[in-house]
Formats: sequence, C-alpha cells, structure tokens
Amino acid sequence: MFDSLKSKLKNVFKKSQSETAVPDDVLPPVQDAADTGVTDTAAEEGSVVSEEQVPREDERKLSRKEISKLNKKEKTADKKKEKESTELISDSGKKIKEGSLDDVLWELEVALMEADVAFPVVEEIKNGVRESMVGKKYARGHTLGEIVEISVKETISEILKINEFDFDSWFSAAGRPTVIMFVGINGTGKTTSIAKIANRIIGQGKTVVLAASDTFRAGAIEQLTIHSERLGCKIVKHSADADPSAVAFDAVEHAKARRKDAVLVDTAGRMQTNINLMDEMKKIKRVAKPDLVIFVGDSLAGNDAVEQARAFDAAVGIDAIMLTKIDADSKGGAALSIAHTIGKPIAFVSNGQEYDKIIKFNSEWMMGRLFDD
Ligand SMILES: Nc1nc2c(ncn2[C@@H]2O[C@H](COP(=O)(O)OP(=O)(O)O)[C@@H](O)[C@H]2O)c(=O)[nH]1
Ligand SMILES: [Mg+2]
Repeated sequence: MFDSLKSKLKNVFKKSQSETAVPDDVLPPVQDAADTGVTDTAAEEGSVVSEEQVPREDERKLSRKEISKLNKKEKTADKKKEKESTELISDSGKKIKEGSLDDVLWELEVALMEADVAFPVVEEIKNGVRESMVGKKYARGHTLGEIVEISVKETISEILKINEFDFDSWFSAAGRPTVIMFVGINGTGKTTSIAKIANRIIGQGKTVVLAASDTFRAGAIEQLTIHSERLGCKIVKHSADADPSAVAFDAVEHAKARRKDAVLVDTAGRMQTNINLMDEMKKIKRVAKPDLVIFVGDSLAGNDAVEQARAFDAAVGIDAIMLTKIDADSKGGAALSIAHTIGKPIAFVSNGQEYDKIIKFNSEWMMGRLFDD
C-alpha cells in the first residue's frame, strides 16, 4: 500500500543528502590539512602560479600582471560559488539557501507527480517545504536530507489535517434514523462499501436498512440483496428501472416506522450522460434528506478520483469520502490529495473485499503508511 510513493519520497531525502548537504563530518578538518603540511592557502597559491605560467591562448597578449588579476577574479568567483553551496552550515547551525533547494524541490515535485498527487497539492507541498526551509538555520546534528525529510513530513501532515472525521462518534450522536447516501461512478466500490459500513453499524448493536436505489441494473439490486442476507438486515427494493428516489423514500419511511437506526442508500454510477446522473443524485438527496453524503472513490484512479469527487461535490454536495482498493494502490496520490483538494475528509479507506477490510482514516495513519519503516 502506497509503497511507490513511500520509496520515492525516501529517494528524495537520500538524494538531497548526497547532492546538497554538507554534513559536518564531511567537511575537511583544518588540522588534517596542516598535518600533511599542505595548507589550504599553500594549495591555492600553487594553483595560481601554475595557471600564470601557462596562459590560455586568448590571454597571450595580456601582461603577466593582467593575467594574474584575471586569475584572481576567477578564483574569487569560484570561491563565491563554493561559499554558496557550503553556506548550508553557519556558526550557529546550518543555513539553507533558496538556490540550494531547487534541486530537492524538483525531485520532490517529480516524485509526487509520478504518484498521482493532485497538482495544486504538489504545489502546496513544494511551497510549504520552501517556506519552512529558506533562510533558516538548523542544528548541527542534522544533515540536509534529514532536514528536508522533517520539512516534507510537517507540510504533508498539515495537508492531511482536513481528514479529521470520526464516523463512529458522528453516527452515535446523529438523529435517528440516520440516513447516509453513497455516490460515485460505477465500479468504484459503492455497494461493497455500503455492506462494510452496515456491518460496522450492526456490530455496534444498531439496526440498518439498505435502500437499493441503484435501479439502473438488475444485477445491482441482486448484489445488495445478497449483502442484506449475509448481514441479516432489511433491504428496501423496487424493480429494476424504478425511480431511485422512490426507493430511498420508502426505505426512510420504513426505518422511521420500525425505529431502525440507519438507512444506507446505494445509488447508480453510470447514466447516459453525467447530467442525468447528477440530476438523479440531486433528486434522491432532496427526497431522502441524507444526514451524510459519502463519495466513494477508487484510489487506483488517482487524479481522476479527485476530479470525480470534485464533480459530485459541485453537483450534489458531499460530506465525506470513502477511498477504496488501497490494498492495490502503490501510488497513494489520491489518498494524499483528495481531501485537501475537495475540502472534505476521508472517513474511511477500504483495503479489500471482505467486510472487515475497512480502516478509519486519519492523518497519523496516513503519515505512518508514508514514512514508517
Ligand atoms: N481489492 C479491492 N477490491 C474492492 C474494494 N472495494 C470494492 N472492491 C471490488 O470492486 C468491484 C466493484 O465494487 P462494487 O461495490 O460493485 O462497486 P460499485 O459499482 O461502485 O457499487 C467489486 O469486484 C468489489 O469486490 C477494495 O477495497 N479492494
Ligand atoms: Mg453498486
């Protein structure tokens, strides 16, 4: 799970260490140079002399004095460059220069884009890392790689903060019956997710009614019926092609009459046009008046899942996200960026087909998946 993103980030930290870091122990200690009898100054003088002795073709007509001046100028420029790259370390710690960060940020950008992280989130991570590092000094005990790692972790942790949604405590405080509507395109795992959440709610000693509002295919009604039998809960269904909002309405009425705790509304994901689909979702929402609308997205779809969530949110309005198939997702881009992009939390991730393959998402969990060994 998320292995590819995890190893890519690790590589960025490793690379940043070898490319731009000048750890204390790598700097040549001054005494060592003195011990060998070759001081830095002596070495510099030697090189100036030898360059003076062999003037370049275009310098033949210059006087010795002018050549010497030119060489000194070049030497100063070289030293200035060297100073810039070693300015990562100052007396009171390591100072990070903006220029030195460009390579690291580029590597970071490539790693994130390859993992399908949404572009605005890539930009935000880069900017966050830049802001937290430019012009700052860091304790001598750290290498640049470690500093970059700390900064990336802090920035990603901020980005994941939107994900605080405790479904269980929300559910226990919600009114009864609690109506939850599931939306998302076909095949993302809506019906499976409904069964998992039903199982979770039933496990807490509550009662559930399933609403078979995906009337687009007969197979969808059958699929939900099988789940209701396995779970031992009520299903309200009409025939295929029936009005999905009528099914949802009946399910809510049933729950009210029988004092059931929750109504989980399944919906269709494929219509002739997107406008039809969104209109149908809006109608179900108007009729069933859900307390929560959960968008179900397939993490393997990466950025497409983010775009789908955006479309459903704009048309129907979503409250939370359930991201499925993360057991097969090595990239992790959707998990990292969907909530931040849409501004709605990931309530759960789904990591397999069985009922218990459901994980309550939170930022620490994701941070652990991305950075813990
Ligand atoms: N590997 C894996 N497969 C899943 C997961 N969730 C759903 N699926 C599978 O994805 C397929 C589509 O799921 P379904 O619930 O019918 O999607 P729907 O069309 O949105 O209702 C089914 O074969 C599910 O078993 C998951 O978390 N991991
Ligand atoms: Mg379905």
